[in-house]
Amino acid sequence: MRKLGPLALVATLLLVPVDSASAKTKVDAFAAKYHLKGTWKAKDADKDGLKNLKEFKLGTDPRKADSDKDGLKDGDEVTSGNNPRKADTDGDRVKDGAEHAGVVTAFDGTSITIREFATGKKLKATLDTDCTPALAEDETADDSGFDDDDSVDVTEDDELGGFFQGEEEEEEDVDPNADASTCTDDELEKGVVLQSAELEDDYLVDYTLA
Ligand SMILES: [Ca+2]
Ligand SMILES: [Ca+2]
Ligand SMILES: [Ca+2]
Repeated sequence: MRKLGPLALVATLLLVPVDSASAKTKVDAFAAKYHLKGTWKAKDADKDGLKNLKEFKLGTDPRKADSDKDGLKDGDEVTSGNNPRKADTDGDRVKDGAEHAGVVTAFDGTSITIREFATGKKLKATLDTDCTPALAEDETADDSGFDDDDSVDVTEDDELGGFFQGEEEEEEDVDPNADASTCTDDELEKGVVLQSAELEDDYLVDYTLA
């Protein structure tokens, strides 16, 4: 470690109280700017989920619940990992409030709980990992009366017979689980789908953001 000369050592020691004074001045200036008095540090003046001192540290407005006007309260921005001072944190041209309606508070691999920012209510859902692919289209084509070489040789009776034969086989091929599945192709690729979801209690969902 490089030795400090006498003057450098004195200067270093002097920096400590100077920095502390500077920080105190900034806090006082912050309090004065936003008219915060008394035990203001532990209070949440704008009810956005962040205490005033936290807003000072983050550089957000303690008098505005949504400092960057992106539709998300400052506290919800922190909870969801977004920047409360930037309207479009991930830079995808969609404001944070438009793509973060809530946050996952629990997920055990089967059930998932999401807290909605707008209402504070919790949405619980289970994942369906038993998606059943839809039946392949017209698997009975070979029984439709056409020969394997694609030549057409169909009498009226054959056509009717083939039609009914195909219809019967199609009924036999119906998977009893197919109708119960709500899986889409995209969901099938992922292998899971939200099977059911319900709110903790009855209320009307209102996504209007303040
Ligand atoms: Ca606040
Ligand atoms: Ca705020
Ligand atoms: Ca933001």
